[in-house]
Amino acid sequence: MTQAKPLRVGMVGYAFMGAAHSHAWRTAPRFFDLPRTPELTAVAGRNPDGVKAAAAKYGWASTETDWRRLIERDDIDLIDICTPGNTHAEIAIAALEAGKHVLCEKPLANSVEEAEKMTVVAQAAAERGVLSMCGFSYRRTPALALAKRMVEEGRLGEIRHVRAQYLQDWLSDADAPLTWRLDKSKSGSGSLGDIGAHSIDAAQWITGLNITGVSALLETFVKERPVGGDFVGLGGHGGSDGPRGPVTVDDAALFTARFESGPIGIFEATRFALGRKNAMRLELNGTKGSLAFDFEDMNSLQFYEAALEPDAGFRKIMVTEPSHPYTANWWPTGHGLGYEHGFTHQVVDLVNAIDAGEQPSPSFADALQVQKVLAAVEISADNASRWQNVDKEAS
Ligand code: SOE
Repeated sequence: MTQAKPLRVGMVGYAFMGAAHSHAWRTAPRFFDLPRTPELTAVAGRNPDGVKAAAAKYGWASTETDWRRLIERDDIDLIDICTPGNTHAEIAIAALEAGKHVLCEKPLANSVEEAEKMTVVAQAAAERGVLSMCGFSYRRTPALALAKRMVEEGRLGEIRHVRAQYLQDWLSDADAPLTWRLDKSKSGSGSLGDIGAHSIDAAQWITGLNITGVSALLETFVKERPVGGDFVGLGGHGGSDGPRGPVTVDDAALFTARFESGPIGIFEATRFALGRKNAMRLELNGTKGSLAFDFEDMNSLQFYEAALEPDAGFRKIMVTEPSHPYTANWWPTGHGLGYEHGFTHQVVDLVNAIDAGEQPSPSFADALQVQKVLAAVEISADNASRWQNVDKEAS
């Protein structure tokens, strides 16, 4: 058996996303036949002990304490960026200019201006065969990939309504600590960019239609939070008496939207929906039928086909059949997948695209479009929900 050529990966950052990406790089070649075999060559992080511990835990062969060193190394083919948004542009641009492929976590950047620069550099790099992708991992959830396939097959007819919610509750405790996700200078925005960006990307990708304008509302319910405290998962509990610092991002984002060629949409992103843990939901109503997805029941898709059963309501498709996207490589029918599989599928698609010399999806240009919608939402919210066209948005 011939050994596939390696794809030597250098990852920057090793927290939640770093762990998910490490798992994906390790797992992808074990379940999918890949034309190149990912190697976990090096991981970078500023804290020497932290990065060594992460390398040992997640299986990276070496460590660096400066991401620039990763980019200088000639035994690395691809840079995987799993750091907060304020670092994405600098790392991605340096990596692409040095001839390394790039996988960059979402949202692509913290501003349209940064995302535009990254896109220009990515497009020039692609002409030299150096490829890049933004990590909107939910595109690789089998049920959402099936939803896209069904829309493309015309099963819904013309789309009229897009209803997207991304509901979490990990910030509901007013004493949850002030983390980087609550600091605009690091994260760019709050619920809007962290989770709303996923909904925007999924809605545009599945319908094949861009959002052209929005009217928005942003709210920060808890304006100050404890500095430090016990982190649990993404939130946790800080002291109620100690020093507090300002929350500089939105806790919740709501907006209505128009899509090109007709559909209208309503979006909600919040970390205060008590009881909703990771309810990334999307419902589409078309002229022939409707589809509904909820990540909390991620192995299924609800489908209503008006012509077949006008009075029967939605039926549930278990998205665990070998004929469904990505599922054939996993377990027998009915044995579902989890959150981590989206990241594994992302690696599979990226490695295949790199080997074929084709642009992976979503490209930085696709992610720039999401960034423009995020910016338009913020402008509208700053202007008492005034209608804001996405293409007129100021960078
Ligand atoms: C936190 O809200 C978060 O981890 C996001 O940052 C991820 O992108 C999403 O997949 C799950 O929630």
